[in-house]
Amino acid sequence: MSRTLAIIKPDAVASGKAGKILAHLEDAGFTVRALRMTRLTRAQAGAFYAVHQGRPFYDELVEFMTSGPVIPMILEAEDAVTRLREVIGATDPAEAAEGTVRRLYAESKGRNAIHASDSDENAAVEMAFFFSRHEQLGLEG
Ligand code: FUP
Repeated sequence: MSRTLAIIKPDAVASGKAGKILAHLEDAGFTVRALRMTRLTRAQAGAFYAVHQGRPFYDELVEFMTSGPVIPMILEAEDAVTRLREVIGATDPAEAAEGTVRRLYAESKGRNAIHASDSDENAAVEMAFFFSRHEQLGLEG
């Protein structure tokens, strides 16, 4: 078993799709090991997406991610990172496979309903971004 970080983004929370997305993830075989609702500051959103700093969509991305509450969660499954990337689909919902979270619930490439870590290394960093060591340790057993 391994873990990854997902974030239900402001568009999906605002449109009342958070519950459906959570059910979709559980139905796909993920166990929710930690979850909260929070609202990111500009500094937090900027830091989370620091890898995209300088890209043309960066300011819009930070603006969007701070526009309303988000729901970060730690999900567990076999090959969690790879499996979750499959389940959420391509960045642009128009290119996402049928039945994926983004195909079903995302509005656009920018407002695309859900984030998922793209490697085990980034999953560790991103889980620590939202959940304390205490919260992560509390998940054992
Ligand atoms: P993903 O890993 O699928 O979330 O996509 P990326 O890490 O490439 O991009 C992170 C976020 O930046 C996307 F979820 C949405 C935003 N983005 C755009 O708005 N336009 C782009 O061309 C690429 C990414």
